[in-house]
Amino acid sequence: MIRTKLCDLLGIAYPVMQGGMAWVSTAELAAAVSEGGGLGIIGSGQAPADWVREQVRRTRELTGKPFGVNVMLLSPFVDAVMQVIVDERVPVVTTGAGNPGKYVPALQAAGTRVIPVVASVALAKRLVRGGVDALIAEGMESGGHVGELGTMALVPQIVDAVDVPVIAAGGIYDGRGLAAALALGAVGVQMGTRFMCAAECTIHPRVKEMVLKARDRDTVVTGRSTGHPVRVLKNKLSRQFEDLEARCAPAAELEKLGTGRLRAAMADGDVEYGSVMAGQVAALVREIQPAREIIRDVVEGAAAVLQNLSRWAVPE
Ligand code: TUI
Repeated sequence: MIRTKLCDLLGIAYPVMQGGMAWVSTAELAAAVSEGGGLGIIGSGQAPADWVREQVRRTRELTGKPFGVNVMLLSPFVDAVMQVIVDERVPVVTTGAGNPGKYVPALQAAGTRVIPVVASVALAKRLVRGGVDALIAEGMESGGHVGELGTMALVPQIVDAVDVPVIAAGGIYDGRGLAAALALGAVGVQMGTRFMCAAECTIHPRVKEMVLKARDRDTVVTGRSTGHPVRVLKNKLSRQFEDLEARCAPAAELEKLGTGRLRAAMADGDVEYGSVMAGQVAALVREIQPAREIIRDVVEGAAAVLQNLSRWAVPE
């Protein structure tokens, strides 16, 4: 088995977090991951504060174990959502797509562990000066909003730059990924795409089917010209996006094309004209499994890899 500092920091059995995914990781998935010994995370996306409160309470009905809420910092409701997290004393908050610095003191005063996602060394250093508990270093292999660096290059740079625990994310699927993350100096992993195909994940079955069928080059990053690049599975919408960007269409037109598309995919199953955000490991996901089994596979797989690797260290 594998236990790291992350297990003690969060009160969990295994160093595996489930990435917060808007319209994907609701109370059902988050609770199943936490029940399986990892850290389940409710993805709040652009949802209003009342929805987040309801999800937090529902998660507590389903599990007595620690869980988290992910706050997307571009959401118009971010202030109210942060207040719900404080009021409800949510154990862990992760953030994405921006700098959560100003919320850190209030969250920590409520006993919430604050773990921002970063994609650069500069933001990592700034947040650590602000007192965050840990950082998730997310490479551009991941789905959804992405930075510029790959996980392999980003994680050791963040590890060297800060003195808080670092969790690796982006491109992680199984025990090989967890072992690699530990080798890079991380204390655990966050995975999103594989958990989209957890049995307990409530997204539309057509989205799961699309992930299961995905091949190595089936994701693409669109929206670079808008300053908000997003990795999605290729479909009719991503091609429309690419066409508009190639023609240097105004940002407003691109924004209009993207509005409501994540919900259309994840909730309504529109896999042609919806935004099917998923990471590069989609190609590795081949079956629907309960969250508990996914976590066990990752942790047992990593233990086996780590044992095996020692054979390369031969005496001189
Ligand atoms: O946030 C994510 N993944 C997401 S958010 C999302 S919703 C969305 N929809 C449309 C446009 C944009 C977002 C879907 N997937 N992952 C964490 C993450 N954060 N990845 C990269 C970053 C990041 C990028 C720049 C974090 C901070 C940052 O710096 C901004 C600054 O202020 O320095």
